[in-house]
Amino acid sequence: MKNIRILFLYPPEQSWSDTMVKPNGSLAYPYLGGALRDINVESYVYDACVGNDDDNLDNFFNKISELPSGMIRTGVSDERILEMASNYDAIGITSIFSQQETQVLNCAKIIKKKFPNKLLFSGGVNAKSRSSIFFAAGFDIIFTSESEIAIQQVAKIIQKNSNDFSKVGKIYFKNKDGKIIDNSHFGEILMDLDKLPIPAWELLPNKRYWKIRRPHGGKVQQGKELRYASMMTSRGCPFSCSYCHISEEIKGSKSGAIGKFRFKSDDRVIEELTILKNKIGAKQVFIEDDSIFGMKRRAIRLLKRIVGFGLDLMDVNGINIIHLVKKSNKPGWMVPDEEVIELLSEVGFKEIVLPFESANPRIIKKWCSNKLALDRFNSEDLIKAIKKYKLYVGTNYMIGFPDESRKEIEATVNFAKKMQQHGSDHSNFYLVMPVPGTPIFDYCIKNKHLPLDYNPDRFQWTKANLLNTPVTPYELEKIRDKAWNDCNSEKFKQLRRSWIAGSTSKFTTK
Ligand code: B12
Ligand code: SF4
Repeated sequence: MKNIRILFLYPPEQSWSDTMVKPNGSLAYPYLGGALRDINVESYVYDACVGNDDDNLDNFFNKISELPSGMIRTGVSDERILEMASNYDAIGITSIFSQQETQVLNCAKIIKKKFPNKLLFSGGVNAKSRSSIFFAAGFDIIFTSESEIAIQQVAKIIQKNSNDFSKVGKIYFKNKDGKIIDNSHFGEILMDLDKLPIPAWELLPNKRYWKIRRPHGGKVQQGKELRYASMMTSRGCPFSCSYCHISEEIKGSKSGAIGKFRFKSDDRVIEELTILKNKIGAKQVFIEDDSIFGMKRRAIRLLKRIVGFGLDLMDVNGINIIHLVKKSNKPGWMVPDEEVIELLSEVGFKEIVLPFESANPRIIKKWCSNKLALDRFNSEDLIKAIKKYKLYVGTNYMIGFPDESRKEIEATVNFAKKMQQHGSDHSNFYLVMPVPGTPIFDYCIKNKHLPLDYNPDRFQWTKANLLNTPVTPYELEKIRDKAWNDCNSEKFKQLRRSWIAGSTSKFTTK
């Protein structure tokens, strides 16, 4: 059996000059590295956006280098990427972000050209949805789902010096004749999340991430030590929003039933938090669950166990408004759930982000899983209840759905202004950005809101890309920019501007 070494590469980041750049650092590699560790296969994570101890961050992180698309590239040179790749038998490149696709493809092309015999593989929702483009760029295997099991199977085949992947499920692969074989119809998905490997967080360049101080979200307090890490206590979600990558992942799909809500046991979560605290040295933990309150009673029980654990928990991702309210005596009417809000503050939350999405019940119903429209609760009361526990409140809105009228967009912007008056500390406005792998993307292609040759470099929530919309793309961008300017304080705007690509404010967040 051959001794093999696998490199997991996060490509350089690309971003528009008015947006902030954050290193990827997502959980795929800790999980995959953990899976390989469990079968004694060595792996290494190299984040080309921030480099490793052999790279001087000052030489590239804040140095603007413009790409042909007009975007800014942040990361080490191509030569450095090739130098890293030279030491490994196989190289994996994650592609969960469609807007980073060009960088992934570029890495694949340069690596394959220089090292045609090294195995190149990718995974993540974007890779799965755009597999033909990925194969054309030089990839040999595309993983189509959660891959902790499949990566072990592939590693064992490489150890045998073979390239016959015909028995590995949940992948597409190029066979020896160059034909693409689709094995997505078989292969195991873990329903019991306690069977997942313990993530190998130590593979990430944590110290670099902490120095750069650009976590998933939240108010980064000046002077306060930031030692953050991410974890997931569950996977999947009970909802199925049109813009979400898991909403159509059911039994029989290319990925299998990964949309189904699954969770780790309380003991397993405590075990992972203990590792993060004692071994990784984390002080803040971002819970990246798609829906931590997917089973509300379980989440409350779990969070109660974590109170006093010595870590600040944060979540910018998986809390829906419906989880922060509860039924009242008035049929159909919801009121703030103070037990949950108080618990979140006790467990270390400093901030809650309210994803209002839209002020229009029609939009919530058609595009956002009909989660909770504004006619069923008082949003002012909710903000007040959160503020009572001295929590910072962010609010998120989406505008520019394919059929959204000007009046509806205005209603959302006016609602955001009202929420600001009621105490919302910041408001973010996202232009609808249909990405491959989501139902709204398929809808937009079918209904000619997106051209067949759409450009993923344009995928950006500040950019309007849809065609044939009631409000023109140009106007939409203007409305978004103005809403953001009108609904945020100067202090917040300054903070966000200090994070943009090429910002001269080195590694600080003023
Ligand atoms: C955390 C997170 C972020 C963080 C990541 C940093 C961090 N600190 O973790 C940050 C803040 C950077 C971020 C930003 C954005 N995000 Co985000 N994010 C996530 C989130 C919630 C979790 C990612 C994660 O850790 N997943 C857990 C791992 C285990 O799952 P996984 O990545 O799918 O990996 C598994 C498989 O896919 C596969 N796999 C994945 N990669 C690879 C690679 C190889 C080699 C192999 C073999 C297998 C493999 O195996 C893995 C293990 O099972 C996901 C949603 C989600 N549930 O994944 C959204 C998600 C990735 N984000 C999304 C979006 C849209 C964004 C933003 C555009 C949001 C915004 N408006 O700004 C930006 C884009 C950033 C950019 N650089 O371009 C979308 C992407 C959709 C798309 N097609 O592009 C997702 C899918 C959410 C959604 N439901 O729509 N995000
Ligand atoms: S609530 Fe969030 S995770 Fe769940 S389907 Fe909607 S977007 Fe996806």
